[in-house]
Amino acid sequence: MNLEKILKERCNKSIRNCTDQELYYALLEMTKHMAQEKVSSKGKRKLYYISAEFLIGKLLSNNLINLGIYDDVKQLLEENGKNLSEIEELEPEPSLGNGGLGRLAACFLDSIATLGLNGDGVGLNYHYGLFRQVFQDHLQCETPNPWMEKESWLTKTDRTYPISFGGFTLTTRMYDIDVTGYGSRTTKLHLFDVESVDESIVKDDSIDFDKEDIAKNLTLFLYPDDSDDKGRLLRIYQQYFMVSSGARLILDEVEERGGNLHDLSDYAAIQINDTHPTMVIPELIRLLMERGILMDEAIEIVSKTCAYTNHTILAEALETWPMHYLDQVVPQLMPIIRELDNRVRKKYRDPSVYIIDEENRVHMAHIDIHYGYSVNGVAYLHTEILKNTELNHFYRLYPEKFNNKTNGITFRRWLLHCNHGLASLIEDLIGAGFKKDAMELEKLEAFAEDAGVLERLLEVKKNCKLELKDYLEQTQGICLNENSVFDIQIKRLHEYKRQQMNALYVIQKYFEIKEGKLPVTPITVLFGAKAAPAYVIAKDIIHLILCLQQLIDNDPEVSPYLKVVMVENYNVTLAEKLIPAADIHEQISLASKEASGTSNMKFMLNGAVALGTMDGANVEIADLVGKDNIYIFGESSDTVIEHYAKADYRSRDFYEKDPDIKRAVDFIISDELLEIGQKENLERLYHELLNKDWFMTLLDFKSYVQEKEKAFREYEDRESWAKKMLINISKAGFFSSDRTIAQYNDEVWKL
Ligand code: 26V
Repeated sequence: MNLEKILKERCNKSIRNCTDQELYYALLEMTKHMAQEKVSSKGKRKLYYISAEFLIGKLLSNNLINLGIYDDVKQLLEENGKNLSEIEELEPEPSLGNGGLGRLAACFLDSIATLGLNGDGVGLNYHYGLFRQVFQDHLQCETPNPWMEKESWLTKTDRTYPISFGGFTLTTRMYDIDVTGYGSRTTKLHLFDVESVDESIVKDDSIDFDKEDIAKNLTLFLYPDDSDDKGRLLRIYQQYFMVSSGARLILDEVEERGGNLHDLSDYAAIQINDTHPTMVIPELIRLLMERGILMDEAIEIVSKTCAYTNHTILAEALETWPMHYLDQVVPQLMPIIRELDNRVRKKYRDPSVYIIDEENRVHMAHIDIHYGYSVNGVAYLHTEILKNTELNHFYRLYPEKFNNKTNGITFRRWLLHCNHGLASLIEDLIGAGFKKDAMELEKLEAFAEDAGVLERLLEVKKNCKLELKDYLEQTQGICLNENSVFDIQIKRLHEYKRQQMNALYVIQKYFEIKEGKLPVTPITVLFGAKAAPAYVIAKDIIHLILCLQQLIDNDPEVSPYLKVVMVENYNVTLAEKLIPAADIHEQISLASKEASGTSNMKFMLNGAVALGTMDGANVEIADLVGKDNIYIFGESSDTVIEHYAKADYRSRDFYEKDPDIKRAVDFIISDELLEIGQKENLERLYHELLNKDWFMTLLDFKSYVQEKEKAFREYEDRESWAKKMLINISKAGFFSSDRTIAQYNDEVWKL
């Protein structure tokens, strides 16, 4: 494909005379064609990765890199006075995910394609995605994020099916996005959409719409507000629409490939990404029975086909749906779900493993575990906690089903695409082999004592900081000091992730600076986070951080030494700019609560050093880099689990005993902050910390401050810091999603 030719046909112009917008659409067309040419499917068993979220990010650059034409295109554009980065800015970012879970699914598709595995993604085509975050009066507001332009990465297909709900039927249509793999084939992300969707029911620039008009609203937003019944019902409509569409696709493809439905598991492996797609199990059983297979056999077939990944141990996130919801939305599934529960009850005496509990709620994860052939956690510690605590009763029944698959990230996006400077330094030092085999990064260790190399590494970091400074200045009017330490925490806003602990540190630092105790190098604390629209305390934490940001910015005594920034509308694109620029990254969840984390891996790969608890994949990172190259603090997961079991944690004790903690917490409702922020929000947060603090912020605060101070002290020895950076990069190979996917394939999918 030839860009000039496409432009000639599209607008009869040369590259030089085109607008960036015209060039973007021409590049889109060219890339789509090239990706389609590479499509191939081989192998009998095919993977279907079903997920309510695929946080794919922008695709242009990533696809150009994977197709091996990035440098050529960039050069061609430059020769004609055009800049690829500026063209990239025009691409809208779809927000088809919340955070880690959705981004993981996107990384997995990249690796599936790169490894040449026979596997596709299956999900929903949300027109407005999650939401676009806007700050107004130091509060988060939500607006829609439209991303589907008249031309986009989506390709409309002819595949449509009728999908029936209690009382009505809707038509689903499949749209495809080609997912390119690095240097090899492409695979497909199938996104289903409801034909009758109507964007005009969204009330002006808000995320409000008629939640009951399912025919019009089903694919408008990703998981709309589920704080009320209507929202929760809509979520079930979405889930069933997704899995019924997916199940029909799978059965049709098996038959199109000459297969027999009795042998379904020879043709298909279905990975259920968290419990959102769980209804695929009863739906497949139902469809097989509709096609003449008896129930016993249908259950057996489906059980050999489906595998489940658990991504959280937070009780409030483990889906249980009241029976009367399911009765209303998917009455056709209820006899099957009841029968699946009956079979469990006949076999096991323990009510904690039943599918339907005594309050008539359906436990979605229980369906997956009983009627899937594999259950996996997403990091070593997480899987151990599932086996020994959360899912122990199931582990005793089915020890052979449980396995761990530590998460990973695609190095194409999270190094080659987002950090050209670092990628080319690495290539200079150890050759290009690491692009295909991430473990080759270990060769970097040979340079750990090489002052010249360490110097170059620091220079790369400095450039990334300058690039971030430029970007935030231009896009958000934020001015950073590139000579400060960049300390970054980016992830969904949730109490267990403890952004509030980081904010309390900022308050403590503010006091110290006021008292004349100045940091040697100024500190910039950057946050990026969206809060669920109905998650009140999470929004209060955002409010606190934004108030601190203004307070400090306007205080000439403090602002030369400390800056707090909460970037607006944190998304994949921003992550790609923030991560390369980080010196320190915060992974400070309450031990046992973060299943894995994946930004920890991205930061490590980009030469940042972690400050974190022994939680999720941090444990494996610490193991690999050694204690000199990571900052670990806080109580262990065992201790935390014990506190929960005994219910003996009282945050007020810590507040009353420690004057520093008291001073920091009290400051949340100080006159200074109340003058900037809202009394209601700040007081609510203050009381929450003092009286509840479910995620034990105050328990770990002291050791957090101590370890953070140590990190800042050690940052001053630039050469030894650069060595820490280098060791982190050299050990990141294990966290390539190519490794994760190879393990899924070897041990679960066996494609
Ligand atoms: C969902 C919800 C929904 C209801 C309100 C509370 C709540 C809290 C947490 C969640 C998380 C759902 C699952 C999830 O996104 N897990 C993330 O998966 C990542 C990929 O495996 C992993 O790296 C993160 O540690 C994990 O939190």
